Amino acid sequence: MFDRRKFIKATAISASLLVVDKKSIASVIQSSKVSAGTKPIVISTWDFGIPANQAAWKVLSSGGRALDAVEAGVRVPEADPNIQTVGYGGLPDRDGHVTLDACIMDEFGNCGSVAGIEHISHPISVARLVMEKTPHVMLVGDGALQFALENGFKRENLLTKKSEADWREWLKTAKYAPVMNIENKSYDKVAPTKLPGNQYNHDTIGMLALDAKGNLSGACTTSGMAYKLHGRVGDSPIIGAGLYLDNEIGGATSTGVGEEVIRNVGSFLVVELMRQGYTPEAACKEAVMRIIKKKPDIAKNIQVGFLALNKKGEYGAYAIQTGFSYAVCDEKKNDLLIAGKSYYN
Ligand code: SD4
Repeated sequence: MFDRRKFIKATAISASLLVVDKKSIASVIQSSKVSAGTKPIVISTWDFGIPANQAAWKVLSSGGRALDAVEAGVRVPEADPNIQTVGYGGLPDRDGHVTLDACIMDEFGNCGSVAGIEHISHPISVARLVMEKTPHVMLVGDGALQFALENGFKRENLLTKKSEADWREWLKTAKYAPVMNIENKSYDKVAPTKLPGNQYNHDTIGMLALDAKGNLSGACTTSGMAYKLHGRVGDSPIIGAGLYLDNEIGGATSTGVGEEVIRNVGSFLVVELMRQGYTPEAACKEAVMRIIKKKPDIAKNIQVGFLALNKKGEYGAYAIQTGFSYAVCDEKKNDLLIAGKSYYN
């Protein structure tokens, strides 16, 4: 296990979001911090991005393709039963089904996705197969499972004893009340009263990589919001919402309450803002601000974070609430950073 504190090397304190409202695009761009550009580089959401980036780096550092790097990277949390928000061991929906969402996108604009897939521990690899072996972009539910089984994936029980116990505890109240930033213990201070059944229950891995040839790819995978309605699909498998990239510009991915990301086509928006000249951080901040402006009452109590990487290898992040961690790995480092101080805290 890595020591989280050791990796928190920098805190990008951003100008108040109110500035975004009042000033011109040019001043927003100026006010945001810009990381040094480098390649190859891989970035990913939350603390589990550190071991995920390590796996991706093995591919990138030997001259491999960004697409192979992001797939290898996100397979790490997918396989880890202790991560209850991604892949095997993910918390189930309210009926006890572990249903997974994932998508992947390459430098040519190809993409593949699965939503609500059960019994398969590596949905990202199924998504890649959808992209490479079918004329489609997205397969859902039973159809996605059938496709995976027909292509040699093993059927597994993804519900671990721990996640089942948490779900049974949750059933006692059956109150859907997602709590954000599960890894950021300082957030406990402002989190709602602890609820039964592990309500610290959402954190998706989104990963973006730029390889030595200067090509971008991205991946996003999650078990979604714990105790969601059976059949609910979040932003993570939706191209443009949970993940988007344009190899000429950059890429973006999201984490948090997916409904708000879908409503704002969040990752597409971040990439289009970078096309207009926004830095990665300023683009993430503007996308967050759109959510806050539309629904301030909802936004106050939820987390949504965006992470972005541009074609030069510059990166940035921003989230509604303080406490969004992300991992950055290049030739010199594999650091955990915290996105800038937010509008609310
Ligand atoms: C969803 N965005 O299903 C995912 C959940 C999650 O960090 O991220 N969280 O809405």
